Amino acid sequence: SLPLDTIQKHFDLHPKPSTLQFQYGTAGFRTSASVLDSVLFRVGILAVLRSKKLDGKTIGVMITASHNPEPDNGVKLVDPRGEMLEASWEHHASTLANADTFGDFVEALELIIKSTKIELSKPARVVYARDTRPSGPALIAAFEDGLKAMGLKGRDEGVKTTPVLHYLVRCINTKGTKEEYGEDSETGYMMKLSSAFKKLVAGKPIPQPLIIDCANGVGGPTAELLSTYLGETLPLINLNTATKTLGALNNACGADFVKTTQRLPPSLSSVLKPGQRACSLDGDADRLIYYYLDERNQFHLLDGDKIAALVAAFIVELVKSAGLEGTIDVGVVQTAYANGASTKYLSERLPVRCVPTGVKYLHHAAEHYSVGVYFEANGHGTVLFSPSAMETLAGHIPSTPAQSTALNHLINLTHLVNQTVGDALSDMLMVEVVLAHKSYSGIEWDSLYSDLPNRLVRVVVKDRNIFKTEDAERRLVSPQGLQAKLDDVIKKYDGGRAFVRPSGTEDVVRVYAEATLRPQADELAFKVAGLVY
Ligand code: 16G
Ligand code: ZN
Repeated sequence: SLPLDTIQKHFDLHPKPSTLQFQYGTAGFRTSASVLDSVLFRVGILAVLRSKKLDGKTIGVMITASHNPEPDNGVKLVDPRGEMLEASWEHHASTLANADTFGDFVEALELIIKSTKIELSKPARVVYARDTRPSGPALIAAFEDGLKAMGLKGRDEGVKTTPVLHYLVRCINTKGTKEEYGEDSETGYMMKLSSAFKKLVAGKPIPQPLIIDCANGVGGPTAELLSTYLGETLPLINLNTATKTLGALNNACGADFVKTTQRLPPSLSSVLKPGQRACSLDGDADRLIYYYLDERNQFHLLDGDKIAALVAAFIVELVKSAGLEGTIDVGVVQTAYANGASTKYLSERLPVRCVPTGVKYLHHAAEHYSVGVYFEANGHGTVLFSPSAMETLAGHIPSTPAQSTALNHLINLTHLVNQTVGDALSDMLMVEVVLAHKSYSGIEWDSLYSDLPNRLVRVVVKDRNIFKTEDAERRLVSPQGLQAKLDDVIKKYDGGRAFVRPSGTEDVVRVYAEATLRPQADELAFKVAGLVY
């Protein structure tokens, strides 16, 4: 049975702010760090239960608020294969976080144990890490109290990127099996990625240095370390690496800043030369956005859609060259935020599916292909190789030297890509591989297709929960009649497309609009926002 006395002793040290309600959403729990103490304690207990439920498999816990401002923080659970927490447990997480009294809390615990048939005598294993936020250590302590309350000492990985933590979880749980994923340490991660990268670019000229805006977050030290493994195969210039400067994290830098403002981080303006490529990571290094300045110093964004286009087309070519066309099917998964021009470009080359926002939806949909490429426009994405694709690659006997080369490239790609979750640094290496193979600079990459002008607007509404969507968030079903009004407006714009959806991470509704011309895209966005308000 539950060690109720020990739990209560620790529970009382982490009182819940009485007026607050928490929700485990697309990004786990995420809000101002100052109110998260009780949540972290309870997540500690939940992680132990999740592990017991899965027969002692290792569960991951990541403490981060990603691209959000420095005073925020958050926490997410990672399931044994390195993927997001199973959706049905999100509800359990919220219930535990919202229990007001110790009595309510125990009742909620017992209900979870009963309904999911947990045997408390099973072992539990938990590995955890945090980003560089100043609130991290105190929240870790609260989380560790949750583990202690259940009699567990977890494995503390200190400060790591989100994708490294996901990688570790997968490595630990596949150790000694035929699905072994790598050595379960950051060193193992570095060796796996850098050795695959070196094989993939062998014989290619050394590229111009790549500038990385590390968002003043955990990506900084991680990119520094990666740099030592890559040596001269990829010269990196790491900027915005001030992880100790208060207030610097994600401030006027990072992938989210660049994507949402469609501007160069001011800190790069004196460094970046025309034609030189650069990229930005977000605060936990799971998003990646590239860009460059042209000869007229104009800024050009190479976002998640452009990455998907570059990478998916490359993989399709390799599959053909390896003689595996028809055996290995490659598909792409996007969300409604994907630029219409990217969807058109990709659809002309391979199957494309649209799913609701949130990594769990993208990841699941990508699993339906032998090779599933998924990217959100915001720069979060990865490539999944199905178990049968892995077998096919391992067993395929090439009939020409060209086939053999392509096959080896595909196999090395499976090692280069972090298949557990979007990983800015692994994705960056993948982009660099394709650029090297194609002899592309940012300019040629950019010219694969031209983005339609687009605009994103946040609308503060009384109750965002009345907004309900269908068709992968592209249409509203509620409030009743609103979609018909939107349709009337949208059809007046050349190349017009717009949709409205409630945010999963903030108390707002988001409006996205695109059109053939910039002023029309802006106007459409504001007209739609006016109808929503
Ligand atoms: C989270 C999601 C991201 C999504 C964003 C949408 C993960 C790891 N991240 O950051 O995929 O694009 O939320 O936020 O799931 P929104 O619902 O507020 O627009
Ligand atoms: Zn992130």
